[in-house]
Amino acid sequence: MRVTQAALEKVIRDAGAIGMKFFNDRKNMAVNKKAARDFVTEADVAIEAFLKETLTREYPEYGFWGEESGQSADQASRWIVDPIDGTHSFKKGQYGWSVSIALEVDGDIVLAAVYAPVFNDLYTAEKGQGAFKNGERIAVSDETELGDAMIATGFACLRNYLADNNLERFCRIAQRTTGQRRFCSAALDLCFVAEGQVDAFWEQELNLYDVAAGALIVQEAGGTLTDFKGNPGLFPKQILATNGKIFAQILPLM
Ligand code: 2AM
Ligand code: CA
Ligand code: CA
Ligand code: CA
Repeated sequence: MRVTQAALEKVIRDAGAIGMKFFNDRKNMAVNKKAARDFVTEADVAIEAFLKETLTREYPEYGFWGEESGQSADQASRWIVDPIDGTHSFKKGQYGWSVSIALEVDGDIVLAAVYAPVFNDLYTAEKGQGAFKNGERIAVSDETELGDAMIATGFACLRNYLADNNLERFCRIAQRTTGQRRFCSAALDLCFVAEGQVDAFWEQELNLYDVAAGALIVQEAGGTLTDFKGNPGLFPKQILATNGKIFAQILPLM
């Protein structure tokens, strides 16, 4: 792999800068719908076009898969990109949105970056090399008591009218924890687990581009990554990330 951390950092910061230009002038930004209750803005499309053009020009050996433009020809290795994770937050002028880029090589996520432009926070990880926030090494929290824990979740599944819509699970876990948050960018939620801002995060019905980068960042920060049954691995349709110490306490409540 000839991609350097520095090169990836430049690309994601440039992508974030494009996002900020739209964010600061969002009254004039075109907003469309892909489906009912599913927004896409001019900024989503512009950031993804920039990333696709730049990454495929610099690294023709990798394919590209982004939320807005879909998958390119079937290279075994590819970039997995979410140009804006948290589009609804972005559109409303809230701060918690991010750009997410992962590099998958032969089925393995090996490089990850998640950038939250409004906070100017950059999370990165390389497989086997640890996780970093703004260049400093990060680790999951030391919380060992579910009762004292801070959890985060999301409700993307509500838009898909599922019977298992996470509301009962949220109530169950909320009753057993001290703090509950709903931030709205799954990529960033995973980074918050990685740096210990929250002790666990789960969500359903996500896609690989939402979580590919954040998942590596959690793992490299020492967290657990499973489905709701506790099977280890990356399951976008049912993702549970924890600090490891409260894993056994939260799992029976999933
Ligand atoms: P997005 O902002 O890139 O669309 C928030 O709960 C998370 O769910 C975000 O990662 C968001 O990504 C994603 N999301 C938004 N709409 C969704 C839908 N209809 N189905 C699945 N995930 C969705
Ligand atoms: Ca979207
Ligand atoms: Ca997303
Ligand atoms: Ca998106």
